[in-house]
Amino acid sequence: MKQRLIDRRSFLKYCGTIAATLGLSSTMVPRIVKALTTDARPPVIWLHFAECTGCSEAFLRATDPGVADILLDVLNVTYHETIQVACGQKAEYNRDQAVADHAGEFICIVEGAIPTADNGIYGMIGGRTMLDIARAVIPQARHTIALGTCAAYGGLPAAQPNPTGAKGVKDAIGVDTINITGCPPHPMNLVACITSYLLNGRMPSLRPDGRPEFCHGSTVHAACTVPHGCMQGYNCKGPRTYNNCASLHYNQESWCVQAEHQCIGCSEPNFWDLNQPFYNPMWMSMFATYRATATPHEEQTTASCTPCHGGDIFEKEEARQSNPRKFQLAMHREHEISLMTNRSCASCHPEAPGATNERIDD
Ligand code: FSX
Ligand code: F3S
Repeated sequence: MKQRLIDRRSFLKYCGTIAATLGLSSTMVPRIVKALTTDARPPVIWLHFAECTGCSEAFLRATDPGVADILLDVLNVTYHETIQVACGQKAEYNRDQAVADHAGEFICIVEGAIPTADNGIYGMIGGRTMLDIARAVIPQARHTIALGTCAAYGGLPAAQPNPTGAKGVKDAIGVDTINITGCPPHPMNLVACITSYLLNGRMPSLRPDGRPEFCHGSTVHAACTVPHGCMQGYNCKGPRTYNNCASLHYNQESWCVQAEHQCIGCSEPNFWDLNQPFYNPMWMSMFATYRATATPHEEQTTASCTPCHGGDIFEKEEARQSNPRKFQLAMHREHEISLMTNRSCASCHPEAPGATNERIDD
């Protein structure tokens, strides 16, 4: 640990977080410390396919401890295209060598979906298709972890109309995977998964969709305690999204709904297609939240712009229009929840819960 510049206190705290993530008692921390410092940690070969690299970014920007500590002290990563020094043919050689040296032993972590249309020619690395590389490397692994929704289920690259035929690893090459999902996934779930493997000699128990129970066993909604009020009226997908972000938080700081953005269900299969629309227009959200008393905003005239925008510029503009109703509807469409917070409700609805200025910080 000294050589890697992690102090003992930080490392113990980190091991405590791993124990909590796995639902283990803190009495397990000494065993976790032992598991993570043993020389017998399995080598990890980390592949990148069709993706945005957000999964690695989330991992590389993890705090407490930082990435170097995680990579060098916890995971024993022998090949990772984003952070390794080697490039070009040398990188290709290193990958093949690592596979040959550790065949049957290594854990393969895969980021990104695999394009399969037209024999995979829409995803190439070093002159080879991703499909070809996946077929050559992944079956040699002891276990394969599909990290991120793209690797697990296709994710964004597989969104309709999916011209590249992108698929998750299992669907693309028929190998069973442990799916740690999210777009991006939480890095602690990966570390905890491998720690569980080191502790028990087997991977954690999985749901039928290949996701570990410890991090994908219950809904976001079940653990959500946001202080600004439930966002179901804003089309929050928390009640049908299975992830532990509400209790784990990214970088120990925050998560989507705490940041006043409704959950879009990024850890779920086909979420890009099935969970649309991600946003409700403002009037729909208001109507859903204050169903008993609210008037749909589309029934308002531009006179209702004045409390927020002051003056009468919209009314004047409306008066000049040949089709005033069309103009009103265009103005209402501007009021999408993606652009506004509850603060803007307070101007017209000071009595509405969650619409007061005091509850929304700058
Ligand atoms: Fe997908 Fe990951 Fe989303 Fe991005 O590698 S899960 S698009 S955060 O980067 O694959
Ligand atoms: Fe409500 Fe979404 Fe939380 S539905 S309880 S804001 S996860």
